[in-house]
Amino acid sequence: MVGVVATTMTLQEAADQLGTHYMTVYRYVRLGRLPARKVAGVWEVDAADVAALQNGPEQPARSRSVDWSGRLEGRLVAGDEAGAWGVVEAALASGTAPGEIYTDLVAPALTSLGAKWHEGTITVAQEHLATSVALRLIGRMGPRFARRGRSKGLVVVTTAPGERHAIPSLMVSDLLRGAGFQVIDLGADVPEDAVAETIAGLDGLVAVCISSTRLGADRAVRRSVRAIREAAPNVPIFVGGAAIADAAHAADLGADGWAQDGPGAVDLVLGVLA
Ligand code: B12
Repeated sequence: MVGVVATTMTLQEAADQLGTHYMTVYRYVRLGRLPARKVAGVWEVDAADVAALQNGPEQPARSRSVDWSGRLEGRLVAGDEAGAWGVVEAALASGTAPGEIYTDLVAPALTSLGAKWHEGTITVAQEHLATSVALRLIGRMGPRFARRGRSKGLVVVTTAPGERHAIPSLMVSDLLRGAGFQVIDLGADVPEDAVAETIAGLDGLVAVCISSTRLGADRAVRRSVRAIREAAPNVPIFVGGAAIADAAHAADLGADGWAQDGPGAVDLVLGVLA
């Protein structure tokens, strides 16, 4: 009798093979480290991809022991793009997934720099310099989130008028691309009429994500939500970012959902397809 080798696995089967917890494998999926798709509402991965993860040179435990975000922060504040990219490359080489570069390196480094700017231990110029290097790194990371094959659908990522923080929306956009969506990222400080006009003409729009970082921008976010709703009444609108406290806050702004972080934004949009 010829044995049949399974070519696909559930996340639990993958976790058993990798000798790790289900949630660890789920995290690999969310961050693009393990390609996966949902079939009848259940995650499915290719056995070959699980084997590649298992046999690859990278061991997650090794990368976790290094303070990558601290190293990156040092290079960002020094305005050292080559050095900062070197940190990113070293983290990638030791098994950090592209999505984790954003969530575990760039975002914490920027948060820490923001706190130092607030305390007055770094200057405004240093914070701007660090941000400009971070933007360059994100530009270099972009192609790593490209996915071949049919798109899962189109997502518009935007910010409300007056919002100058563009990095969170860039990161969310790349994470969505990594999950197989086509993304139009309108960037910072988008007039609500402009986003409404963009959305009105789109086919296959799955969701709109609004990123809000600056506290005190509720009125502007609410206006954007209203304009988007009028332009595309049946399309879910998700809000997130540091200025949105929780799901209740998001609901108060008129949105259909909220998540704490970029991988959570991906889950929200995937949930629309389920
Ligand atoms: C870089 C930066 C700037 C740059 C932005 C440049 C650019 N091109 O983006 C500049 C210099 C322009 C700037 C300006 C200002 N900034 Co500023 N800035 C920052 C800094 C250092 C980093 C921001 C960032 O990119 N973070 C990294 C992102 C990736 O992290 P994140 O927010 O956690 O994003 C994740 C989630 O939120 C989630 N997410 C994001 N969007 C969405 C959307 C959806 C739908 C979902 C589900 C999830 C989701 O996914 C992301 C990835 O996991 C922060 C410090 C900090 N704590 O973040 C201060 C910070 C945000 N800034 C702050 C302030 C005060 C300002 C200014 C008011 C300063 C001033 N006096 O002029 C102005 C405001 C300008 C404006 N009108 O918006 C404060 C905000 C405080 C507050 N209570 O509002 C912070 C926190 C600094 C501090 N510690 O005080 N800033």
